[in-house]
Amino acid sequence: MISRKVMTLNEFILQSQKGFPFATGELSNLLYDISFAAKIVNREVNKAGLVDILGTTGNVNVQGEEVKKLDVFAHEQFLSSLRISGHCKGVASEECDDFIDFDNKHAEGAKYVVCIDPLDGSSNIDVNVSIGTIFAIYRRVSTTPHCTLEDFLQPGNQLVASGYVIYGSSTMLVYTTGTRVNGFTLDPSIGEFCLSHENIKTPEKGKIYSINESYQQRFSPGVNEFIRHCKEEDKAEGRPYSSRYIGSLVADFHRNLIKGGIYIYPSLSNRPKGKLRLLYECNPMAFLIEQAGGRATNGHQRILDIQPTKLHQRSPLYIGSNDMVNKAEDFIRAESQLLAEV
Ligand code: P6P
Repeated sequence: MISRKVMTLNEFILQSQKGFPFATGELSNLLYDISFAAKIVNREVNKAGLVDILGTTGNVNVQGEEVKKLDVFAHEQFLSSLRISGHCKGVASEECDDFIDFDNKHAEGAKYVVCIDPLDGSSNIDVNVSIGTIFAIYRRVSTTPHCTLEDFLQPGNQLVASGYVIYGSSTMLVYTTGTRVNGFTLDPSIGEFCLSHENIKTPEKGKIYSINESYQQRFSPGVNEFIRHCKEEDKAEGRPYSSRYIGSLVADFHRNLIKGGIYIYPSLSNRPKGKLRLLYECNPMAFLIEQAGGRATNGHQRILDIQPTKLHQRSPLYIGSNDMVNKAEDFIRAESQLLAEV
């Protein structure tokens, strides 16, 4: 009798669905469709150095960032998989100015919409540093034949599911549907995502801080006070903490999720809303970290409670271990109080 300990993503999704007798399986199928596209993107990411897919298309996306060929490839793969899935009515992608409505026969009656960053961290593509896909799934709120902007401008507290794929030393899919966070590692020999990290909980206290300190002159005093705090000698608290910043949100987030820590992309003097996009970076990561026992705020407000007003709006992001996010907020609050007294 062969005892197979490995559980594939599809088996896990089906088993999880058993716990919800009224589940229709549509969300399960949508997650499968996303994982399928991820495998195709993974194949291209892994051979990027071999095939002439590196370099740029010479185009610039809505963010004003140079679009690399793999960005375009990833966007097209996820769009293609979602378009024919039959469970997704439309997509808001980092690579498109406006949302995309699927008006094909497959999408009639589809219940969900997806916000996606097809390939985050793309500036690292050419230098073989981990990059990732980030996705967020909402139920439609519109009942019209086509999806509307309101379907996408929902606060993160309405998320049905969110997750990311990290294309790194191994390729992993990590997602939550609102109860737990589970991680699946791709086994290339069988082409399956296999359960490798069940019910991920992020440590309450962390010893890693991730922030691009080259912007120090543009940080608010509260942020610089927090960074100073992280660097101080305090054996009892295990300080100084370790500074780790890869420049790829998915990679920094994944390490901090597992080991504990905080990732900060704050408001800058020249970018008051920071750099990260609310719909397809901050919200999905915030949903995940809260389900894993951590916190995510913009320095003043819970990320998931922010009411979006634009598809590509940005938000400052403080995300990670409870203890560290609370401490960072304390320094920001102290700064606000000081400024109020001036
Ligand atoms: P900076 C990648 O472009 C990204 O959106 C995140 O993945 C990453 O954490 C951040 O920007 C890096 O930005 O300004 O530090 O280069």
